[in-house]
Amino acid sequence: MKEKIEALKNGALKELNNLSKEADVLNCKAKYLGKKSELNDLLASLKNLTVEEKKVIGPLLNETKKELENAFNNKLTEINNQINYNFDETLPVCSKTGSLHPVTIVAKEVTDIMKRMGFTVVSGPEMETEYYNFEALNVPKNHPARDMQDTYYLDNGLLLRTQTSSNQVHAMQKYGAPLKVCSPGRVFRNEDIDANHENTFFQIEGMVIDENISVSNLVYVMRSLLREIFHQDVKVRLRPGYFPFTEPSFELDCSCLICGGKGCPTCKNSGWLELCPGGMIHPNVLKESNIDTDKYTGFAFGLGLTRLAMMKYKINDIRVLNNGDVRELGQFGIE
Ligand code: FA5
Repeated sequence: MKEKIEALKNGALKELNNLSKEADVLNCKAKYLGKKSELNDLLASLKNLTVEEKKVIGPLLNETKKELENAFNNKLTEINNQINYNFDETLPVCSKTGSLHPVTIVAKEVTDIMKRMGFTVVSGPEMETEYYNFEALNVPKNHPARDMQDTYYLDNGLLLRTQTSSNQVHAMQKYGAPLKVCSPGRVFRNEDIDANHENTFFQIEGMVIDENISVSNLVYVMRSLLREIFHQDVKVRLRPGYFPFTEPSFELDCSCLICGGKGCPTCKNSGWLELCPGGMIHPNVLKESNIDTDKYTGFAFGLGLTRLAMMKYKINDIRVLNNGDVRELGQFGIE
């Protein structure tokens, strides 16, 4: 048995030595280490050996397997390195220009529309304090609403913001009232990923604080915004929602443009996609920034830009937007 294993190993190494193409090495690897290889048969037949034989042959087979795996992997690395470095310097430079990411295009479009509507663009940090992401938004520690957005907490005591609403109190404290701002940005949630949920996605926050601001102002702005974005009247529905920082709160759903509202995997067969919740800013949030709640009221909303890009470009799976595959993403941008 020992001799057989030795011969098998030497045969494999000799054959490998003569190979220079990746595909050949992979075939050879499958021949000597694959499921149907002689080595695998020998490993499977260990159970038929005596205890004494097993003590010797078992380790020998494992060592041989490891040795061969290393040899094959080293060879593959060697070949790959050659592929990387042996490029033809005389080839013309690739003439295809880059393109903007669909979410970047949509974010710019929405921001431009909001600027035309009189909103000022503000920004805030992606690494945020608990205070701005939660506490200032009327979500104290241990409040059950913290579970609505699974949070990535960092070792430095900060967190990755879960929502662009974290910029609300930053803006109120900096500029006071009256106020009309929007804030696009990336947010992070420790979520299970599926066709319409990512753990890293983009939102844009809109916020207006002034005298006599009411729900009708909120609905008007959200509807006008969507009409301009889609260049058509898109079917939307408004239903009651819950956010600790708005009262009353609403959920604005958009009829799924992938299936025309019939139901598909993207909208989980509901025909609708949650797109833009909002509501009247809770007095506690205004008070946190010393805004006079007898004089001022306000509304805020958080539009999901990544989902908006899906709807606008009929992308049926959100994961396409984060996979970095330029062949897919390039088709939406400006070439
Ligand atoms: C919020 O994030 C609130 N901050 C929105 C808000 C702002 C309410 C101001 C009231 C006032 P929500 O968790 O529902 O709410 O997210 C808002 C939008 O972001 C969703 O409608 C959806 O379009 C998008 N979104 C949420 N989670 C994901 C996800 N995992 N992947 C992709 N998009 C998401």
